[in-house]
Amino acid sequence: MLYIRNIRCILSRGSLMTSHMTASSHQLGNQILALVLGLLLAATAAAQTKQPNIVVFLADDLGHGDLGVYGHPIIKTPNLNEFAKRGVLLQNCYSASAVCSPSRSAILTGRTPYRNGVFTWIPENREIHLRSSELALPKLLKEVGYETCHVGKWHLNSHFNQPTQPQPNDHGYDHWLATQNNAAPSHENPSNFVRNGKPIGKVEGYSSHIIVDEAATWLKTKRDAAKPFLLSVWAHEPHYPIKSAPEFKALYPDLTDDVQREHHANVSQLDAAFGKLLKTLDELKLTDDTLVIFTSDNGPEGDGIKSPGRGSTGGLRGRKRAVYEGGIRVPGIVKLPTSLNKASVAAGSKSAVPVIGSDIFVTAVKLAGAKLPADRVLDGGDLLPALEGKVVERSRPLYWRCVIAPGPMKTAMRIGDWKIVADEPLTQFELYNLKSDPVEQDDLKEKEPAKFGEMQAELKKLNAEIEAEGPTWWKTYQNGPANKKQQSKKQPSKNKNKE
Ligand SMILES: [Ca+2]
Repeated sequence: MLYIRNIRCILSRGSLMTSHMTASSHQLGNQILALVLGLLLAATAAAQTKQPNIVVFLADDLGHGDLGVYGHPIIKTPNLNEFAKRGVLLQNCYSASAVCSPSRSAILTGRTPYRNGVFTWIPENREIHLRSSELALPKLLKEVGYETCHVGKWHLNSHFNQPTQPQPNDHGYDHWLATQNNAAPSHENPSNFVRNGKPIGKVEGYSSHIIVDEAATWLKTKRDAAKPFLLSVWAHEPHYPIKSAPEFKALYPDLTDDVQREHHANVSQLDAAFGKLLKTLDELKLTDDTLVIFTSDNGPEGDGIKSPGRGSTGGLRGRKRAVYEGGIRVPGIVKLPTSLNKASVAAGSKSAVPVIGSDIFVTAVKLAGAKLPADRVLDGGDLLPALEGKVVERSRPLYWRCVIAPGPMKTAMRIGDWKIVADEPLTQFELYNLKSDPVEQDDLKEKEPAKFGEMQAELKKLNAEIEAEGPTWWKTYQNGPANKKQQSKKQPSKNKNKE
C-alpha cells in the first residue's frame, strides 16, 4: 500500500511538471517516469512475494501461567520474557486440544483434531495417526520452495519409524530428528531419537538443547541458504519424566521442595534452549526475515501441588485433559519478520483476541504464498489481525473435545466471550461468559436462555459436522497402548502418564 501511495504521488507530481516542459523534455520526463514506475512496481512485487522463514517452537505441557512474562512468581524465563518485548503476547491463546497429539495435528493441518482423525494422544501399537490424506504444512510449503526441518517430539503416529504409517518425511519434512512420544528415559541423555529414519542411540545432554543444537546444525550446514525454511522445534520439556540440568536447578536456591525445583528448572531449561535458537538466528542474520511462534500443546500436568507436575494455569479452571480453560489455554508469543513491514503491530504489545493452534497452519500457508486447500474445511484462520487486536476470521468457531477429560464434560466451544461446555453425547451443558467469569464458576445457562439456546444449537451442528467428516477411530477407542486383541506381547501396557 505504501508503494502504491508513493506511485500515485509521483504520478500527480509528473503531470504538474509536464505542463512547463518542451516536447523533448516532455518525452524524457515520461521515460524517467516510466522507469521510476517500473522500479517501484518491481519493488512492490518483491515486497509482496517475500517469503519469510517460519519457526514454530512448541513446549510440552507448559501451562498458561508458567512463564515469567505471564506472571509466574518464581519460574525464571529471561529469554521468553525478552522475546515478548520484541513480539506480541497472546492472552487468549489456545491449543486445539487438551492433550499432545491432537494439538500437534491441528498445527500441521489447520483442522480440528476429530476432523483430521488425531482425536486423542497416540499410544503405541494403535491405528490412530496423521493420515497421508491430510495436507500437512511442510508439504504445502515445499511446493512453494521451502526447505523443512522437524526436531523434537513427533507424536503423530503410533507405528513410529515403521513403513505402516506416515513418518515426518512423508508429511513433508526434509530433515528430522524425532521421538515418537516422550524423550526416554527422561530429558537427560535420551536414547530414543531417530534421525531421518535411523535410531541414533543415547545422546549426552538435555532434550531441548539436543534438538536446538540439531536445528542449528541444519540451519548452518544442511539447508539450502537460498531458500526460505520451515523449522518445527517441538520440545519435550516440561512433560514427564522431568529431568533438569544442575545449572538450571541452581537458579532456585530458595526452593526447599526438590520436585518443585526440578519442574521449575525444567521450564528454565526450555527457556534457555529457546534463547539459544534465537541467538543462532541472529548469528545467521535470519532474525529480520523470520516469523517465530512460541506456544504449548496443552495445559500443565498433575495437580500442581504434590505430583511432579508443578505447572500453573495462572488461576484458570482445570488442567491438562480438561476442556475448561486451564487445559487448553496456553502461552503464545509471536514475532513477525521485520521484513513484513507491519508497522501496525507494536513490539511488546499484548492481544486478548482468541487464537488457536490451527491458526498457525493458515497463517504460515498465507505468509509463504502457498495455496490453502480448497477441498476441505479449515477450522483455523489467519492470526495476523489478532496481533493488531482485531478479530480473527475463521470458518468455524473454536472447538475442543477430549475423550479423557476428567468428569463428564469433554466438549467445548467458544464464540466471542461465550463458552459452552458439554458432555460427549451433548446432553449436559454449562454456559460461561469468559469476560465476566474467566474462571468458569458461574453457569449462566438458566440466566441467559436465549444465548444458551443459540450456543447449544451451534455446538450440536458443529459437532455433527466434525463427527461426519473424520475417521471413526474414536468410536471404538480405549485409553492405553492397545486393547487385548490389538496388543502385541512386545508392547506392555505402561500407559500411565504417557500422554
Ligand atoms: Ca503435551
